[in-house]
Amino acid sequence: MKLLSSPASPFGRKVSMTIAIKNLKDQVEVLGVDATKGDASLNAANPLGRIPALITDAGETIHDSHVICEYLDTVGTGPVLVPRSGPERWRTLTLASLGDGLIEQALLQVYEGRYRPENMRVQSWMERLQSKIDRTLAHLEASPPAWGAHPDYAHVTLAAALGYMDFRHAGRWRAAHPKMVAWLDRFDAAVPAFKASAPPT
Ligand SMILES: N[C@@H](CCC(=O)N[C@@H](CS)C(=O)NCC(=O)O)C(=O)O
Repeated sequence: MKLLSSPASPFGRKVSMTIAIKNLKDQVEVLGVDATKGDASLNAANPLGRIPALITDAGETIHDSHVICEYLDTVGTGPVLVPRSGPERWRTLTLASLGDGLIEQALLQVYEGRYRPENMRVQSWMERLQSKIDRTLAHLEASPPAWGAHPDYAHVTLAAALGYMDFRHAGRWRAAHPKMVAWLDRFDAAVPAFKASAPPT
């Protein structure tokens, strides 16, 4: 399999952690792609021009990160990351959706700075994005999501989200969310692939 991704991508980091947890490192070749510049091979794989995208051994393309992680969960070994059925499946996917949402809001804030000229930026839009992040973090801090024998796909997604806010938002989330800081430390200790997939500093 081939994975089009970038070390700076939080969605790519979800997939990198999944590859490691599912013992698939020997079966996936990672091809670095700079989605910010536009890349023909990426656009061919995913017309949305977004990483990550996975090309299977059968030559089929799979995106986005959620679908890739579910696919890898079925072809790899190791712990099941997305429960296959029952209430646990929906609980896991809903928590993962919260993690993906955190990444999306934080990414949109970065894109405001990257793609919109300064005189066209709208403060109320940035505040709207931040309020979604703050509300989600407060929700998590009130009851940090526990795991059983091992972290699952939702925990992988949340860790990628918090890691992204460390990377691109100077870890400002940490001061007001000590329980989630401790949660991320526990995740880091439980999943060596978290540190191994850290974005470049
Ligand atoms: N929902 C998608 C989001 C992927 C995404 O937004 N990737 C970013 C990089 S982290 C990207 O490729 N951005 C380039 C662009 O949107 O033009 C996923 O989970 O994979």
